[in-house]
Amino acid sequence: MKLERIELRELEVSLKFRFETSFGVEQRLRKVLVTVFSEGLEGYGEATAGSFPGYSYETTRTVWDTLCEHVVPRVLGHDVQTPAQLLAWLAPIRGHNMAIGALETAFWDLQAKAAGVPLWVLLGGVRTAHPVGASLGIQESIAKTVEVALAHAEAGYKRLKFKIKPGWDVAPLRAVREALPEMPLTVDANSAYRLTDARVFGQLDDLGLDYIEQPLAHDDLVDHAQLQRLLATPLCLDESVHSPEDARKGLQLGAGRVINIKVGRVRGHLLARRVHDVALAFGASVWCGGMLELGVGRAHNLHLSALEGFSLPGDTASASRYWDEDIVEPTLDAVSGVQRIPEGAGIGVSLKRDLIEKLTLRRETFA
Ligand code: OSB
Ligand code: MG
Repeated sequence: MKLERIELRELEVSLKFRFETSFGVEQRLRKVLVTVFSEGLEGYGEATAGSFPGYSYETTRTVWDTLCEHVVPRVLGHDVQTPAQLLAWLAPIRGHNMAIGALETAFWDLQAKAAGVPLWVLLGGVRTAHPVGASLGIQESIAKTVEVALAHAEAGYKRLKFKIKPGWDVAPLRAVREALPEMPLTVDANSAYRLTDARVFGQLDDLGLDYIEQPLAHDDLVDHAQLQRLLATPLCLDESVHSPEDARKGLQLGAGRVINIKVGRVRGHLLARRVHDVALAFGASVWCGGMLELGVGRAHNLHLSALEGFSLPGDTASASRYWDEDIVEPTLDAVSGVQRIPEGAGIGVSLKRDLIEKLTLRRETFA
Protein backbone atom coordinates (compact mmCIF):
# COMPACT_ATOMS: atom_id res chain seq x y z
CA MET A 1 0.00 0.00 0.00
CA LYS A 2 1.37 3.36 -0.97
CA LEU A 3 1.76 5.70 2.01
CA GLU A 4 0.14 8.64 0.23
CA ARG A 5 -0.26 11.03 3.14
CA ILE A 6 0.70 11.02 6.82
CA GLU A 7 -0.83 13.34 9.41
CA LEU A 8 0.55 13.99 12.89
CA ARG A 9 -1.39 15.63 15.69
CA GLU A 10 -0.27 16.51 19.18
CA LEU A 11 -3.19 16.38 21.61
CA GLU A 12 -3.38 17.67 25.16
CA VAL A 13 -5.59 15.76 27.59
CA SER A 14 -6.20 15.58 31.35
CA LEU A 15 -6.36 12.38 33.33
CA LYS A 16 -9.28 12.10 35.77
CA PHE A 17 -6.81 11.29 38.55
CA ARG A 18 -3.33 12.21 39.70
CA PHE A 19 -1.09 9.30 38.69
CA GLU A 20 1.97 9.07 40.92
CA THR A 21 4.79 6.60 40.26
CA SER A 22 8.35 6.30 41.56
CA PHE A 23 9.47 8.66 38.76
CA GLY A 24 6.90 11.43 39.20
CA VAL A 25 3.32 12.60 38.87
CA GLU A 26 1.33 12.66 35.64
CA GLN A 27 -2.02 14.30 35.08
CA ARG A 28 -1.87 16.60 32.06
CA LEU A 29 -0.59 14.56 29.14
CA ARG A 30 0.41 15.26 25.57
CA LYS A 31 -0.07 12.48 23.06
CA VAL A 32 0.88 12.14 19.40
CA LEU A 33 -1.69 10.66 17.04
CA VAL A 34 -0.61 9.36 13.61
CA THR A 35 -2.92 8.87 10.63
CA VAL A 36 -1.70 7.12 7.48
CA PHE A 37 -3.77 7.59 4.31
CA SER A 38 -3.81 5.07 1.45
CA GLU A 39 -6.35 3.94 -1.17
CA GLY A 40 -9.11 5.97 0.48
CA LEU A 41 -8.49 4.31 3.87
CA GLU A 42 -7.09 5.71 7.13
CA GLY A 43 -4.89 3.85 9.60
CA TYR A 44 -4.49 5.17 13.15
CA GLY A 45 -1.62 4.88 15.60
CA GLU A 46 -0.87 6.54 18.94
CA ALA A 47 2.58 7.16 20.39
CA THR A 48 2.82 5.82 23.92
CA ALA A 49 5.46 8.30 25.14
CA GLY A 50 4.66 10.56 28.08
CA SER A 51 5.52 14.25 28.41
CA PHE A 52 8.31 13.63 30.94
CA PRO A 53 11.28 11.28 30.32
CA GLY A 54 10.88 9.31 33.57
CA TYR A 55 9.83 5.95 32.17
CA SER A 56 11.83 6.22 28.95
CA TYR A 57 14.04 8.82 27.28
CA GLU A 58 11.30 9.20 24.68
CA THR A 59 8.83 12.03 25.21
CA THR A 60 5.98 13.56 23.24
CA ARG A 61 8.51 16.08 21.92
CA THR A 62 11.13 13.52 20.83
CA VAL A 63 8.40 11.43 19.21
CA TRP A 64 7.20 14.45 17.23
CA ASP A 65 10.69 15.46 16.11
CA THR A 66 11.75 11.91 15.26
CA LEU A 67 8.61 11.31 13.21
CA CYS A 68 8.92 14.65 11.36
CA GLU A 69 12.65 14.59 10.72
CA HIS A 70 13.51 10.92 10.28
CA VAL A 71 10.61 8.45 10.22
CA VAL A 72 8.04 10.05 7.92
CA PRO A 73 10.56 11.22 5.25
CA ARG A 74 11.91 7.66 4.98
CA VAL A 75 8.57 6.05 4.22
CA LEU A 76 6.32 8.72 2.71
CA GLY A 77 5.27 7.89 -0.85
CA HIS A 78 6.67 4.36 -0.66
CA ASP A 79 4.64 1.33 -1.58
CA VAL A 80 4.86 -0.81 1.57
CA GLN A 81 3.64 -4.42 1.49
CA THR A 82 4.19 -5.59 5.05
CA PRO A 83 5.02 -4.27 8.53
CA ALA A 84 8.38 -6.09 8.23
CA GLN A 85 9.17 -4.05 5.14
CA LEU A 86 8.18 -0.84 6.90
CA LEU A 87 10.50 -1.71 9.80
CA ALA A 88 13.31 -2.52 7.35
CA TRP A 89 13.13 1.04 5.95
CA LEU A 90 13.40 2.36 9.50
CA ALA A 91 16.06 -0.06 10.77
CA PRO A 92 18.90 2.52 10.63
CA ILE A 93 17.12 4.57 13.33
CA ARG A 94 18.50 3.56 16.71
CA GLY A 95 15.93 3.52 19.50
CA HIS A 96 12.91 5.85 19.32
CA ASN A 97 10.70 2.77 19.34
CA MET A 98 7.63 4.68 20.51
CA ALA A 99 7.87 7.08 17.55
CA ILE A 100 8.27 4.19 15.11
CA GLY A 101 5.63 2.10 16.90
CA ALA A 102 3.04 4.84 16.38
CA LEU A 103 3.54 4.63 12.61
CA GLU A 104 3.92 0.84 12.53
CA THR A 105 0.64 0.30 14.38
CA ALA A 106 -1.12 2.80 12.08
CA PHE A 107 0.12 0.73 9.14
CA TRP A 108 -1.30 -2.49 10.67
CA ASP A 109 -4.66 -0.75 11.10
CA LEU A 110 -4.52 0.33 7.46
CA GLN A 111 -3.71 -3.21 6.27
CA ALA A 112 -6.44 -4.78 8.37
CA LYS A 113 -8.94 -2.26 6.96
CA ALA A 114 -7.77 -3.03 3.41
CA ALA A 115 -8.27 -6.74 4.14
CA GLY A 116 -11.64 -6.04 5.74
CA VAL A 117 -10.78 -7.91 8.95
CA PRO A 118 -10.33 -6.93 12.59
CA LEU A 119 -6.70 -6.26 13.46
CA TRP A 120 -6.61 -9.16 15.94
CA VAL A 121 -7.29 -11.57 13.07
CA LEU A 122 -4.35 -10.20 11.07
CA LEU A 123 -2.15 -10.46 14.17
CA GLY A 124 -3.12 -14.10 14.63
CA GLY A 125 -5.17 -13.66 17.79
CA VAL A 126 -7.39 -16.34 19.29
CA ARG A 127 -9.91 -14.46 21.48
CA THR A 128 -12.46 -11.67 21.26
CA ALA A 129 -12.42 -10.51 24.89
CA HIS A 130 -9.72 -10.13 27.49
CA PRO A 131 -9.64 -9.83 31.31
CA VAL A 132 -8.03 -6.64 32.59
CA GLY A 133 -6.56 -5.27 35.79
CA ALA A 134 -5.97 -1.73 37.01
CA SER A 135 -2.66 0.04 37.65
CA LEU A 136 -3.04 2.21 40.76
CA GLY A 137 -0.73 5.13 41.53
CA ILE A 138 0.92 5.95 44.84
CA GLN A 139 -1.72 7.40 47.21
CA GLU A 140 -1.46 9.93 50.04
CA SER A 141 -2.07 7.37 52.79
CA ILE A 142 -2.48 3.68 53.49
CA ALA A 143 -6.17 4.18 54.23
CA LYS A 144 -6.63 5.82 50.82
CA THR A 145 -4.69 2.98 49.15
CA VAL A 146 -7.04 0.40 50.68
CA GLU A 147 -10.07 2.49 49.70
CA VAL A 148 -8.91 2.75 46.07
CA ALA A 149 -8.09 -0.97 46.02
CA LEU A 150 -11.55 -1.92 47.30
CA ALA A 151 -13.26 0.39 44.79
CA HIS A 152 -11.40 -1.21 41.87
CA ALA A 153 -12.01 -4.74 43.17
CA GLU A 154 -15.70 -3.80 43.43
CA ALA A 155 -15.61 -2.50 39.83
CA GLY A 156 -14.63 -6.01 38.73
CA TYR A 157 -10.95 -5.65 37.85
CA LYS A 158 -9.26 -9.06 37.81
CA ARG A 159 -5.92 -7.92 39.22
CA LEU A 160 -4.70 -4.83 41.02
CA LYS A 161 -1.22 -3.41 40.48
CA PHE A 162 0.24 -0.90 42.91
CA LYS A 163 3.01 1.55 42.17
CA ILE A 164 5.71 1.40 44.84
CA LYS A 165 8.88 3.33 45.69
CA PRO A 166 11.38 3.13 48.56
CA GLY A 167 9.48 3.99 51.75
CA TRP A 168 6.12 3.18 50.10
CA ASP A 169 6.03 -0.55 49.58
CA VAL A 170 5.57 -3.23 52.25
CA ALA A 171 3.16 -1.37 54.57
CA PRO A 172 0.55 -0.34 51.96
CA LEU A 173 0.70 -3.76 50.31
CA ARG A 174 0.24 -5.56 53.63
CA ALA A 175 -2.84 -3.44 54.31
CA VAL A 176 -4.29 -4.19 50.86
CA ARG A 177 -3.54 -7.91 51.24
CA GLU A 178 -5.42 -7.95 54.57
CA ALA A 179 -8.41 -6.20 52.98
CA LEU A 180 -8.39 -8.42 49.87
CA PRO A 181 -7.02 -11.85 50.86
CA GLU A 182 -7.92 -13.60 47.58
CA MET A 183 -7.32 -10.83 45.03
CA PRO A 184 -4.47 -11.17 42.52
CA LEU A 185 -2.11 -8.33 43.50
CA THR A 186 1.12 -7.06 41.92
CA VAL A 187 3.53 -4.17 42.42
CA ASP A 188 5.44 -2.01 39.94
CA ALA A 189 8.58 -0.16 41.11
CA ASN A 190 9.51 1.42 37.76
CA SER A 191 13.21 0.78 38.48
CA ALA A 192 13.30 2.51 41.89
CA TYR A 193 15.31 -0.12 43.83
CA ARG A 194 18.76 -1.68 43.93
CA LEU A 195 19.99 -5.13 44.77
CA THR A 196 20.90 -3.84 48.25
CA ASP A 197 17.16 -3.40 48.91
CA ALA A 198 16.73 -7.19 48.91
CA ARG A 199 15.23 -6.99 52.43
CA VAL A 200 12.18 -5.10 51.12
CA PHE A 201 11.70 -7.74 48.43
CA GLY A 202 12.03 -10.48 51.04
CA GLN A 203 9.02 -8.94 52.84
CA LEU A 204 7.03 -8.43 49.64
CA ASP A 205 7.77 -12.08 48.84
CA ASP A 206 5.49 -13.12 51.73
CA LEU A 207 2.41 -11.29 50.40
CA GLY A 208 1.47 -13.74 47.66
CA LEU A 209 1.95 -11.25 44.81
CA ASP A 210 1.50 -12.53 41.25
CA TYR A 211 4.73 -10.76 40.29
CA ILE A 212 7.00 -7.81 41.10
CA GLU A 213 7.38 -5.53 38.05
CA GLN A 214 10.70 -3.90 37.12
CA PRO A 215 12.18 -3.51 40.60
CA LEU A 216 15.74 -2.70 39.44
CA ALA A 217 17.41 -0.43 36.91
CA HIS A 218 15.71 0.32 33.58
CA ASP A 219 18.64 -1.08 31.61
CA ASP A 220 19.45 -4.05 33.83
CA LEU A 221 19.00 -7.80 33.36
CA VAL A 222 21.92 -9.17 35.40
CA ASP A 223 20.86 -7.86 38.82
CA HIS A 224 17.26 -8.84 38.15
CA ALA A 225 18.50 -12.40 37.61
CA GLN A 226 20.30 -12.31 40.93
CA LEU A 227 17.21 -10.93 42.71
CA GLN A 228 14.98 -13.53 41.05
CA ARG A 229 17.14 -16.30 42.53
CA LEU A 230 16.39 -14.95 46.03
CA LEU A 231 12.60 -14.77 45.61
CA ALA A 232 9.68 -17.13 45.16
CA THR A 233 7.59 -14.34 43.57
CA PRO A 234 8.20 -14.05 39.81
CA LEU A 235 9.81 -10.85 38.57
CA CYS A 236 8.14 -9.14 35.60
CA LEU A 237 10.28 -7.17 33.15
CA ASP A 238 8.97 -3.92 31.67
CA GLU A 239 11.56 -1.14 31.07
CA SER A 240 14.41 -3.61 30.37
CA VAL A 241 12.85 -5.23 27.31
CA HIS A 242 12.96 -3.25 24.05
CA SER A 243 13.23 -6.13 21.59
CA PRO A 244 12.84 -9.89 21.13
CA GLU A 245 16.63 -10.11 21.72
CA ASP A 246 16.27 -8.40 25.11
CA ALA A 247 13.48 -10.84 25.97
CA ARG A 248 15.61 -13.83 24.97
CA LYS A 249 18.63 -12.60 26.94
CA GLY A 250 16.55 -11.74 30.01
CA LEU A 251 14.77 -15.09 30.10
CA GLN A 252 17.99 -16.99 29.38
CA LEU A 253 19.62 -15.23 32.34
CA GLY A 254 16.63 -15.88 34.59
CA ALA A 255 15.97 -12.15 35.06
CA GLY A 256 12.24 -12.81 35.40
CA ARG A 257 9.42 -15.19 34.56
CA VAL A 258 6.90 -12.64 33.24
CA ILE A 259 7.09 -9.92 30.59
CA ASN A 260 4.91 -6.83 30.36
CA ILE A 261 4.62 -6.23 26.60
CA LYS A 262 4.02 -2.66 25.53
CA VAL A 263 3.58 -2.03 21.82
CA GLY A 264 5.42 1.30 21.81
CA ARG A 265 8.39 0.10 23.85
CA VAL A 266 9.20 -2.60 21.30
CA ARG A 267 8.52 -0.69 18.01
CA GLY A 268 5.00 -1.87 17.29
CA HIS A 269 2.94 -5.01 16.83
CA LEU A 270 5.32 -7.11 14.77
CA LEU A 271 8.07 -7.09 17.39
CA ALA A 272 5.55 -7.21 20.24
CA ARG A 273 4.35 -10.49 18.74
CA ARG A 274 7.94 -11.73 18.54
CA VAL A 275 8.55 -10.87 22.18
CA HIS A 276 5.37 -12.85 22.94
CA ASP A 277 6.70 -15.80 20.91
CA VAL A 278 10.09 -15.72 22.67
CA ALA A 279 8.41 -15.62 26.08
CA LEU A 280 6.22 -18.59 25.22
CA ALA A 281 9.24 -20.57 24.03
CA PHE A 282 10.80 -20.00 27.46
CA GLY A 283 7.61 -20.87 29.32
CA ALA A 284 7.31 -17.29 30.60
CA SER A 285 3.96 -15.49 30.92
CA VAL A 286 3.11 -12.24 29.17
CA TRP A 287 0.48 -9.56 29.54
CA CYS A 288 -0.29 -6.31 27.76
CA GLY A 289 0.96 -3.22 29.56
CA GLY A 290 -0.48 0.26 29.28
CA MET A 291 0.85 3.80 28.99
CA LEU A 292 -2.31 5.76 29.89
CA GLU A 293 -3.47 5.47 26.28
CA LEU A 294 -6.26 7.29 24.56
CA GLY A 295 -8.72 5.24 22.54
CA VAL A 296 -6.48 4.56 19.55
CA GLY A 297 -3.63 3.15 21.65
CA ARG A 298 -6.09 1.33 23.93
CA ALA A 299 -7.73 -0.34 20.92
CA HIS A 300 -4.32 -1.45 19.61
CA ASN A 301 -3.51 -2.92 23.04
CA LEU A 302 -6.76 -4.88 23.07
CA HIS A 303 -6.14 -6.35 19.62
CA LEU A 304 -2.63 -7.42 20.64
CA SER A 305 -4.07 -9.03 23.78
CA ALA A 306 -5.95 -11.47 21.54
CA LEU A 307 -2.72 -13.45 20.98
CA GLU A 308 -2.70 -16.82 22.68
CA GLY A 309 0.09 -16.13 25.16
CA PHE A 310 -1.52 -13.11 26.85
CA SER A 311 -2.57 -15.29 29.74
CA LEU A 312 -2.50 -12.66 32.51
CA PRO A 313 -4.84 -9.64 32.86
CA GLY A 314 -3.58 -6.55 31.02
CA ASP A 315 -3.37 -2.92 32.16
CA THR A 316 -5.89 -2.03 29.44
CA ALA A 317 -8.53 -0.83 31.91
CA SER A 318 -11.75 1.02 31.07
CA ALA A 319 -11.23 4.24 29.09
CA SER A 320 -13.70 6.01 31.38
CA ARG A 321 -11.39 5.31 34.32
CA TYR A 322 -8.91 7.73 32.73
CA TRP A 323 -10.88 10.24 30.67
CA ASP A 324 -14.09 12.25 30.97
CA GLU A 325 -14.47 11.71 27.25
CA ASP A 326 -12.21 9.58 25.05
CA ILE A 327 -11.33 10.40 21.42
CA VAL A 328 -12.92 7.26 19.91
CA GLU A 329 -16.26 5.51 19.60
CA PRO A 330 -17.29 3.13 20.99
CA THR A 331 -15.86 3.88 24.45
CA LEU A 332 -13.56 1.02 25.43
CA ASP A 333 -14.93 0.11 28.84
CA ALA A 334 -14.61 -3.21 30.62
CA VAL A 335 -17.67 -5.03 31.91
CA SER A 336 -16.99 -7.03 35.08
CA GLY A 337 -13.25 -6.72 34.41
CA VAL A 338 -13.43 -7.97 30.83
CA GLN A 339 -12.71 -5.82 27.79
CA ARG A 340 -14.28 -6.85 24.50
CA ILE A 341 -11.94 -6.41 21.57
CA PRO A 342 -13.56 -3.79 19.30
CA GLU A 343 -15.34 -5.31 16.30
CA GLY A 344 -15.15 -4.21 12.70
CA ALA A 345 -12.25 -3.81 10.29
CA GLY A 346 -8.88 -2.62 11.63
CA ILE A 347 -8.80 -1.42 15.22
CA GLY A 348 -12.60 -1.19 15.13
CA VAL A 349 -13.01 2.31 16.55
CA SER A 350 -13.80 5.61 14.83
CA LEU A 351 -12.39 9.01 15.73
CA LYS A 352 -14.45 11.77 17.37
CA ARG A 353 -13.15 14.41 15.01
CA ASP A 354 -14.65 17.48 16.70
CA LEU A 355 -13.22 16.51 20.08
CA ILE A 356 -9.82 15.76 18.52
CA GLU A 357 -9.84 19.16 16.83
CA LYS A 358 -10.47 20.81 20.22
CA LEU A 359 -7.65 18.88 21.89
CA THR A 360 -5.11 19.50 19.11
CA LEU A 361 -2.10 21.65 20.00
CA ARG A 362 -0.43 21.25 16.61
CA ARG A 363 -0.87 19.39 13.39
CA GLU A 364 1.48 18.55 10.52
CA THR A 365 0.62 16.90 7.23
CA PHE A 366 3.12 15.24 4.91
CA ALA A 367 2.12 14.41 1.35
O1 OSB B 1 5.25 1.07 34.22
O2 OSB B 1 3.51 0.14 33.51
C1 OSB B 1 4.15 1.17 33.74
C2 OSB B 1 1.99 4.25 32.98
C3 OSB B 1 2.93 5.09 32.42
C4 OSB B 1 4.24 4.66 32.33
C5 OSB B 1 4.60 3.39 32.80
C6 OSB B 1 3.66 2.54 33.35
C7 OSB B 1 2.34 2.99 33.47
C8 OSB B 1 1.29 2.23 34.11
C9 OSB B 1 -0.14 2.59 33.78
O3 OSB B 1 1.48 1.38 34.94
C10 OSB B 1 -0.80 1.60 32.91
C11 OSB B 1 -2.13 2.12 32.42
O4 OSB B 1 -3.07 2.15 33.22
O5 OSB B 1 -2.22 2.54 31.25
MG1 MG C 1 5.67 -1.00 34.48
